[in-house]
Amino acid sequence: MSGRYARIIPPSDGIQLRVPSREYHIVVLGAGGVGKSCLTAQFVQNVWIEAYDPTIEDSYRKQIEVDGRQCILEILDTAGTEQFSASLPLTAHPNLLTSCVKPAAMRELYMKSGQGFLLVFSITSLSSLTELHELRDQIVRIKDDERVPLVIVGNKSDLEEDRAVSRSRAFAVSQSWGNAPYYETSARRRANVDEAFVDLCRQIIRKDVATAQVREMERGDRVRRPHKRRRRRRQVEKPGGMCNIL
Ligand SMILES: Nc1nc2c(ncn2[C@@H]2O[C@H](COP(=O)(O)OP(=O)(O)O)[C@@H](O)[C@H]2O)c(=O)[nH]1
Ligand SMILES: [Mg+2]
Repeated sequence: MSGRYARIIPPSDGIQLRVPSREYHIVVLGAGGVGKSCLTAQFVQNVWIEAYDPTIEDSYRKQIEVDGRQCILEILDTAGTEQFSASLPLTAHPNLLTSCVKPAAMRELYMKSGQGFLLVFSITSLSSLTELHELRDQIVRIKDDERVPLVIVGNKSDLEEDRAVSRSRAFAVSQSWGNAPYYETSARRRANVDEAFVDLCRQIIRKDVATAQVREMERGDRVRRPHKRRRRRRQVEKPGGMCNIL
């Protein structure tokens, strides 16, 4: 998070308030081919791209307003390594070597810095939903937080005839993850794409506000405590005070 960006809000009384925009880090995770890049491209650039290079891992920035608050989103569209089998020659793609050897440490790093996670599977692939369990476990462990902001996304909802994951099955996962919101999206039709990202952003904001309140209370506590100590010290300095009353 940073307060680098600011906007001017002209309030009704004519005074201008500088309200810092917040920067939030979102990570898009899921098995290869589920539509992470297509969803990200639709959300950030409003474009449908039929074929994405599966090895591409890139981050994008987008400014949005959520509940009157300006947010700058830094979105990391991750590339899975699972689509590369060991039998593939390492010369098959220029990025292949780096993708294959990309250590788990790299994943840990972006899980650590991410504040919200879009866990994407395809409704046409049950295994892509199963794979999310490991990712979610890892996020919870690394963030040491069961309530980490996340959204479960069942993509390719336009392929209803190929559905392999029922809604009830996805809802059961959502319930077992503390009622994490579940969205069915279609990157192809741009259905529910904004809704999923905005929900995640809202969760991050709520967490951000709650953390700031706790910090404020702790600071208040620290400010109050020294006064008590000073008063007690003064009593010690005037030992005769109490005797006078008696
Ligand atoms: N029908 C349909 N195909 C999609 C959708 N989203 C992605 N795809 C296709 O799925 C393939 C993989 O998409 P991509 O975004 O590259 O997947 P990633 O590996 O998770 O980033 C591509 O051929 C896309 O055209 C969708 O919502 N509906
Ligand atoms: Mg991709």
